[in-house]
Amino acid sequence: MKEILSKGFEYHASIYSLSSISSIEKTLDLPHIAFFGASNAGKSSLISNLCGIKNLSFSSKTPGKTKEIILFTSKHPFFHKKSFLVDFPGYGYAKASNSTLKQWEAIPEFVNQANIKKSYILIPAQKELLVNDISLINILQNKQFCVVLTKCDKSPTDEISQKQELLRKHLARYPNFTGQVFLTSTKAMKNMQNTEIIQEIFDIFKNHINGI
Ligand SMILES: Nc1nc2c(ncn2[C@@H]2O[C@H](COP(=O)(O)OP(=O)(O)OP(=O)(O)O)[C@@H](O)[C@H]2O)c(=O)[nH]1
Ligand SMILES: [Mg+2]
Repeated sequence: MKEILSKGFEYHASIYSLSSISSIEKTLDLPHIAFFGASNAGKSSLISNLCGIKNLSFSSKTPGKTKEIILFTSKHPFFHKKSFLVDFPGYGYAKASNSTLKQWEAIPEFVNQANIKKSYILIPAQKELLVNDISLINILQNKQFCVVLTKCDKSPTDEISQKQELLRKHLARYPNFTGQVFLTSTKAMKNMQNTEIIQEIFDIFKNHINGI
């Protein structure tokens, strides 16, 4: 399973405005898995980590690195029906330029049109749930989402467990919240749940291939 997902993805397309969604119109019905979160939350790093490809999606310590909606597609023969992983620009980046705002216009429309099977909302273990996270949850409407605590290598285990519990309680009011709060790190794999996410993604895409 891991071997198929690992190194099995490549760059597909970038969406930089509302009008550019039409360039991927034909594939919008295929399954997508989305990664959302504040700027610097670790979305691009996690996607690269899950796929086992360094810099598949470029990361940076400077917030605002991902400026477009970037789609990665499966290239392993096992995935003969295409599927997509989607890296979104981070929200809350104060120095957003006019062009960044344009990409933001495209997000609700992309979410509305694409067949998003599951969304992972990334929150650094050291940070709190943001108003922007809630806005995003509202944009998702009834689409399933869960939470990923990132950078868990930087916080003590008991603090992380507390945060995990709090988030579960706080988000329980949303019927489309799966109840999952994954603990991840791209720097240390010990006791982390990165492989559980890999398994989930694999299962979602496999179900599509099997017509489930
Ligand atoms: N210690 C630690 N640092 C991490 C981890 N994941 C990401 N980082 C660092 O966090 C910074 C931001 O990571 P990105 O992956 O670029 O974050 P992003 O959410 O894609 O950011 P935007 O593209 O600005 O929205 C980089 O310096 C990463 O090296 C992690 O698990 N542990
Ligand atoms: Mg990024």
